[in-house]
Amino acid sequence: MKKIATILNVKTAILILTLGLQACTSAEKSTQAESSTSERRVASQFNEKVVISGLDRPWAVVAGPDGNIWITEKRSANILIYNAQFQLQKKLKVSGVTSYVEGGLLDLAFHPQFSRTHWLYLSYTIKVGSGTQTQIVRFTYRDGKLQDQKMLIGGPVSEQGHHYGSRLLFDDHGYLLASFGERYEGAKAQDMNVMHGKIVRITDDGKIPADNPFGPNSAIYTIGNRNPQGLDIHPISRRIFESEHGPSGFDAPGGGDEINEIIAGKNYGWPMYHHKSEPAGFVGPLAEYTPAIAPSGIIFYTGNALPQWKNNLFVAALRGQRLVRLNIDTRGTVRDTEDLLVDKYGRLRDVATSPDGSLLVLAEDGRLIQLN
Ligand SMILES: [Ca+2]
Repeated sequence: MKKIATILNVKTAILILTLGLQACTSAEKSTQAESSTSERRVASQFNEKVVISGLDRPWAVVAGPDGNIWITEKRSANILIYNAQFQLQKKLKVSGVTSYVEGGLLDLAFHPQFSRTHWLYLSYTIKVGSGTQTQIVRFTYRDGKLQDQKMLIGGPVSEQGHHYGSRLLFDDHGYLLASFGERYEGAKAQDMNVMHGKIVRITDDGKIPADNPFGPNSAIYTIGNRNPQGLDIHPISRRIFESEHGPSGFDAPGGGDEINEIIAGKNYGWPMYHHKSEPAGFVGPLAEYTPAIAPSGIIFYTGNALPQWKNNLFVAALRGQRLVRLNIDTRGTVRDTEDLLVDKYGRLRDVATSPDGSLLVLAEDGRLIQLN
């Protein structure tokens, strides 16, 4: 049994689960993950298998509406398309991408009506003057090619090479949310004139939705988000959740990684407030991690292969080298939680529900792991 050092702080009392540790029936393939804090005891059983290896610094894994699995590689700027049997179908090179420190080819999202529009959205870093910028760019994917490139919105320009964000999510209005990190320039996360430390919301062709919270001339949706690298929507409540890196030590005491509910027009505090603080007018995290786990991609699992996990939130953690499961109810309260794959596959970058209903976990070292 592995002692987990992570202290999970949840606003409300954690439901204490007393699932007995059942014997593994399939010793070779089954994994029993255990969390052993005094507050909770949860152990799930599942099978795990490395289904792809040798990827070059993969950043995003997305189940496409075409039934394929799409993976971005940060440094090479390649998009790799695998079928549901994990056989490589196609490799697309995205031109003009600058790979610099934490920047490069980052997230990928499909238009909600992709089969009609063929629109594919990418976030990637380009060189601008002496600095770099994350841009959100729309392509038409047709005849196996990325065509009709259209830049929709640019993130912060900075000479710093860290904290680009950058996750993409379509909301229920058909608008695109994109997260931008603070680029190590924390004060700008509160500046409404720049994109540092913001989540923005635009239409599918880059315009500003009329009901955006800061008026019809601002793409900004939330502010004070330090380095948000995960975004997803709860399958039932339709509330939007986000993961965000807390302070690194030089800018405030370390730790304080956050899982937040994202609400239009709200201020998530950085750099004035962090860790669990939630003064009037600011939103504090619903889960907070000290020491840091460095949360990256998040997904609400919607498959059928692991019915006990349906609609749970999964968080891929980099520094924490684990997959965190959070059972968040429709009111946005964490009911129970579990650490999975602890120290088994190194830094975990992203997570997705596979077209076949299994759970896919992307490791930064180039492996894709299937859980079912
Ligand atoms: Ca915060």
